[in-house]
Amino acid sequence: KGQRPCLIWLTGLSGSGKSTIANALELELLKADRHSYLLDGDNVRMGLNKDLGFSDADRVENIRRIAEVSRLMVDAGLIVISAFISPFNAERRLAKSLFPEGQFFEVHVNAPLAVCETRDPKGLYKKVRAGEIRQFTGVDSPYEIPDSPDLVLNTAEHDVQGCVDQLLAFLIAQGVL
Ligand code: GGZ
Repeated sequence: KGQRPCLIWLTGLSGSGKSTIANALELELLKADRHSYLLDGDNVRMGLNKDLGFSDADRVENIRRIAEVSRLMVDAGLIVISAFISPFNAERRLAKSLFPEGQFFEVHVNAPLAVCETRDPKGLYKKVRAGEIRQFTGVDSPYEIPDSPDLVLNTAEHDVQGCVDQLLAFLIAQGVL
């Protein structure tokens, strides 16, 4: 009996906690002997998508490629975690449409913009407010609230472990773990 491959799609603002939760989840999957892979800005925007910036059109293409690559990896038998802002409902829907029911899970990593801005782990919001970065999601580029997420993690109300526990409980209920 093998593992059940699937795609766990994390969407949310910069600073909402996507990477932190994705990394913690990856560790839990490893402990559970699951073969998984984490796709994020660090390994995708530096390589496959290094030709893309942050215009609406480039974000659309960014997410399209990530969805297709994720599908290939799920086809190969992996549990894939994708952690990108993915600001538009249409592209998240497109990603979902590549998978049969029960193989794609949209997780909204949710925190108010003010909280994300206070965390500012990379100092990007500070640069945005100083006018050094434009088209920044949540400030002068849109983030569409997911209209039908499979799970919402409120990272302003729960700590990392609390959010990861909710995600693990969800995956157990879905039969992935
Ligand atoms: C949003 C930006 C921008 C702009 C650079 N807008 O918090 P981070 O730093 O580590 O994650 C953000 C990352 C967003 O890339 P994604 O591929 O996830 O975006 S999208 O799904 O919208 O295509 C942020 C950094 O890149 N970053 N400029 N203008 N985030």
